[in-house]
Amino acid sequence: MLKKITNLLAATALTAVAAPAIAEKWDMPMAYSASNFHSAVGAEFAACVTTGTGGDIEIVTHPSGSLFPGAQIKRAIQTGQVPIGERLLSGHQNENALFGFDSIPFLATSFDDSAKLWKAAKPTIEKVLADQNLTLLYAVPWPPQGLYFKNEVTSVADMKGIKFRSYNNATSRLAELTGMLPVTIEAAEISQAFATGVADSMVSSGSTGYDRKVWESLNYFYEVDAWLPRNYVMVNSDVWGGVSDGNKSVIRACAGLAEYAGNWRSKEYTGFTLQGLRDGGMTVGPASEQMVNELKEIGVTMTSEWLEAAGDEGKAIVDAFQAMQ
Ligand code: PCA
Repeated sequence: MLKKITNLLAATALTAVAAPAIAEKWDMPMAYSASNFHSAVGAEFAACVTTGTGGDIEIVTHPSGSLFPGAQIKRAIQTGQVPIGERLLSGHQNENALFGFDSIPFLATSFDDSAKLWKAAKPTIEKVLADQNLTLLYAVPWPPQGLYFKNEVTSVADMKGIKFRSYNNATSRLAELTGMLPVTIEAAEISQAFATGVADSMVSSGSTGYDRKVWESLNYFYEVDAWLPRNYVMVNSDVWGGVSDGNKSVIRACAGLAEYAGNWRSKEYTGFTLQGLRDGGMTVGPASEQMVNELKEIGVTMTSEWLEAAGDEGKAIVDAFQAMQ
């Protein structure tokens, strides 16, 4: 009898090893247009995971905010409505000021500095996310942020009263400090907002202006290089906990590749999209010296406001970044 049971157990164990793992499908909401480089990198990451896990985990991306609009993606992952997704975390600065570390005007204005700032901030951001049931997989910067307007602007005084599209607290605050009127609008909605006059300006990368063909409504892009905000790909920590060690390694490796590729694509997309804005008929060039100086003063105010809001952990990020200079 005992022998029979042992045989049975051995047979069951063998079946368990031989049986294929149950394949899982992970829907991955993304907020930006399918043609955008973040979305392209996300699709490559998804393919890498699907292939690398031998189909155990199939990731399917949903760009353009088609599954969840940007503002809802983080909550959807946290609560397990979707296992994974991508989000501009600075959009949640109102929830925790630390999420705004990448949107401090004139702190890190180049790709190199943005990489250093990310290195300084990553452990803290990972901890904040972990407390929210989120596991960070990779982060990719947007190209440097510049200012879009309908009419020519050469100083902060010229901005007074202009309706301004914002995408996080920092951009709304920038509008307030320059006398503009902020209205928060998702990137997926901006073409319509500009066409209907809901907004006549924004701060963003050449990339978003290009993706949304803003030359149909706006005429000027000033290269201010104010900061480089990031998109973050996160997975629900309960879901992550259920992934086998082998598949975790595959996913981490794919995430590393995606981060590397994303950085390069972001750099390449910078020049390409600025040329695209020109080809669309926009005037693209550096801001006037006066405007830059005035914006830098505003940057000083916003830096001290952020440091106050983000407390010791925020200060530690900025100190660690400055120590790398
Ligand atoms: N594009 C995004 C965020 C930063 C950027 O360059 C947007 O405008 O929504």
